[in-house]
Amino acid sequence: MNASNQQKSLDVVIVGAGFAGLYQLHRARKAGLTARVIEAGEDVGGTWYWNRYPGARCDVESLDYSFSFDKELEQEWTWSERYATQPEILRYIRHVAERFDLRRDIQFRTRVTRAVFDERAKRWTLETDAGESFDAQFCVMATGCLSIAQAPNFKGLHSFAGTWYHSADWPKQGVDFAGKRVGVIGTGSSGVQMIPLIAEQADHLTVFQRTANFSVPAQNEPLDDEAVRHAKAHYRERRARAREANNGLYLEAVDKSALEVSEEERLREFEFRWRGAGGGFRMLRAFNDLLVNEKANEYVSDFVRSKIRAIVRDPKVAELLCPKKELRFGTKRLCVDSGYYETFNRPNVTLVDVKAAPIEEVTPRGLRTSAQVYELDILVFATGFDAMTGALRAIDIRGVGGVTLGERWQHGPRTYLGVSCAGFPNMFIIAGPGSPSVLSNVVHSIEEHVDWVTRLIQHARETKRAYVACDLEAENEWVHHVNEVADRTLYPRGNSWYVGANIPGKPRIFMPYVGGVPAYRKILNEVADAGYRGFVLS
Ligand code: NA7
Repeated sequence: MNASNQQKSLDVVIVGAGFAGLYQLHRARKAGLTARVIEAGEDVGGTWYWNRYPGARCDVESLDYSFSFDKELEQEWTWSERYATQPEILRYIRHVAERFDLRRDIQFRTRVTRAVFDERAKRWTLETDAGESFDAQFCVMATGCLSIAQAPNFKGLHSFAGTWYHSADWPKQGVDFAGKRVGVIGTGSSGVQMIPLIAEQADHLTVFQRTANFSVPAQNEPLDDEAVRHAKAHYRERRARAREANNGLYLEAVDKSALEVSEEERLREFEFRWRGAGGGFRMLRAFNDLLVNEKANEYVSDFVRSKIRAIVRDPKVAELLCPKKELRFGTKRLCVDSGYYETFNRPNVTLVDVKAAPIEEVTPRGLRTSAQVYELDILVFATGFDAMTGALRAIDIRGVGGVTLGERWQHGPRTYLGVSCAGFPNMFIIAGPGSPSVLSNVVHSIEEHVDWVTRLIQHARETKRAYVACDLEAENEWVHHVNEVADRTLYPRGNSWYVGANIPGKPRIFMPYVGGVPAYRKILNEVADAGYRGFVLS
C-alpha cells in the first residue's frame, strides 16, 4: 500500500500522547472535532513512559500533578505518596486513557518526521517514519518539554565492553546493579534521584559531577487515609489556590523580602522549609525575592551549603558538593531528593570532579578523565535533554513559503503567547517556549493551553474561518515581553537547560515565561476577549 492510500483526513492531528496530547484529544472530541494522536512510544505517558530509571519521581506533589478537568477523576484516583514515582504516574496516565476511551484515536510506535503547511488548502500534512501521511486543518504539537534526550557523544563510547544507559530511555525490565561497578554521569534531577538507589545496590558507585547543583529534601512520605480524605474533601479549594500562585502550585508562600527580616527569622523560615513540614519547592517560596535579589539568593544559597556541610562527613566531598557562587539557588532547576547528600557518606560511593579533570574518553573497561582511569561495568548517562525546543526542531516543520521552524528559530524560539508561531498558521504548541510551562505545575498549564487552543479552533470553525495565524508584530512583542520579564529575575544568569546552556551551540535564551500563571492567564483571556488580538483569522 502506498502512502497516499493511508492518508487520513482530520480536523486536528495531535503529536504526542503525554498529558498534553491526551487532554487535547479529549477536548477536541468534546468539541465535535475529528482528531488523532500520533505517538512514537508504545504506550501513553510521554516523558513518564521513557524515564523509568530507578528513583524517577515528579518534583511536583502528586495531588497537584494531576488533571483537574474532571471532578470525578479527581475523586476516584488515590495517590499513595506525597511525590509520585514514575510507575504510579504512568498508571494514572493509563487510567486516564482508559477512562476517557482515548486509545482508539492514538496511533503508537509512529514518529512524525515532517509537517508541511499547504497554503492553498490551508491544511497541514504530517508524514511519519512509517511512510504514512495524515492531513488536518489544525496541528497541535503536544511534544513535551523534556522529550529529546541529550545523546552521550563521548569519544570511545562504542568501544565500552560494559553496558550503558541514558536516564530518558531506560529498559522496561530495569537494570540489575548488584555486584557491579557503576558510573553515573550527571547530577541534575535525574542523577540526584537515581544515585541513592543505585548506591544501595551497586558494589561501587562513582558519580561524575561537572557542576554541583542545589538539592533540597523532598520530605516524601506515604499519603495516609486521613491525608487523602482531607485532600479530596478540599480539592477544589486546593486547585483554586494553586491557580492563583505564580507557579500554579499549592505551596505556602511568605510575601516578605528575605532582606526585611532578622537573621534569626530568616534561618527559622529556611529551616522550616527544609524539614518535615516543608520539603521540595517550598524553599523557593520562603521569601518573595529569592529569585530576583542577589542578596536574598545568597542567603538561601548559604543556608543550603551549610546543610550540605552538616550532612556530608568528609569535608572535601562536602565542598565539592556545594554549588559555587556563580550558580544562584533555583536559577537552574532545583533538585528535590530523598537522601542524596547522605549517599556520599557511604563507603561504596566516590564523587569525581569532572570540571577539574574532564572526561576524555570512554574506554573498553571504563572511563578516563584527564586525571585518572575508572574501571566500570555499567555507565549511566543522566545528562539531560534538549529541552523545550528539541522535540519541535526534530520534526521538519515547514510553514508559509516553505520556511522551516528550524530556520525561524535559529537564534532561539519565537512564539506568540507560547502557543503560536508567525508563519506557521493553524499550528499550536502546548506548554511551549514563551509560556509558563516548566516553571509552573505543567499539568495545570497544559489544561489551560488546551482549553484555550480548543476554544480558538471552535471559534474559527463557528465563524467559518479556515486560517488562524499569529502576526509577526504580535510575536515580536511577546518575545520582547518574555525576555523583559525574565531579565527582572536572576533566572537568565543560571547555566541551565532553561536557557539551553546544557546543549553545545544552542542559542542562549531564557525559554519559559516567568511572569507567573495568573498574569499569563489574564493575558490569554484578554487576547481571546479582544477577538483573538494578534491573530489573523480568515
Ligand atoms: P539536567 O538537569 O540537564 O542535568 C544533566 C546533568 O548532566 C548535569 O549535571 C550536567 O552537568 C551533566 N552533564 C551533561 N553533559 C555532561 C558531560 N558531557 N559531561 C559531564 N556532565 C554532563 O538533566 P536531568 O535529566 O537531570 O533533569 C532534567 C529535568 O527533568 C529536571 O530539571 C526536571 O525538570 C526533570 P552541567 O550542569 O551541565 O555541568
